[in-house]
Amino acid sequence: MPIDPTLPYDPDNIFARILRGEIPCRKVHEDEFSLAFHDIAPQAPVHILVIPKGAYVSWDDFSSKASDAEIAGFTRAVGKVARDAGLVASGYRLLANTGQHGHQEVPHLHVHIFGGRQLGAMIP
Ligand code: IU
Repeated sequence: MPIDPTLPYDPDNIFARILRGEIPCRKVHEDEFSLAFHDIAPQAPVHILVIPKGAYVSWDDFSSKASDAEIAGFTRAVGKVARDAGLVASGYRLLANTGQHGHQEVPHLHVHIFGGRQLGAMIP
């Protein structure tokens, strides 16, 4: 079920619990602002999620409320994770589902990194 974007941040959402170490993940990167881990149900040979450590529901929330340092750090982390996964030469896709029409299911901002095979054209 897509999230209701009008609800306040839920500190017990699954990614908040991963950030607190209450639930394990297959971590690929961590820094001051970001955590990256393999998606539990991969849709491509490489399917990694990058999440900010701050309590942001969605891209809208993050882009309007996060500090410049958090935004810069997170953006750099997404690029680094893709580079470290060996995706730059062949290419990859970033996706941040936001709110109901974006079919966002987990109410903590996450950027999907898909790669490792030829992806289809974007079909909304
Ligand atoms: P969405 O953008 O909110 O629709 O995607 C949520 C993603 O989180 C989806 O790809 C799930 O497979 C993934 N995920 C996960 O990696 N670990 C979990 O415990 C849960 C969801 I719940």
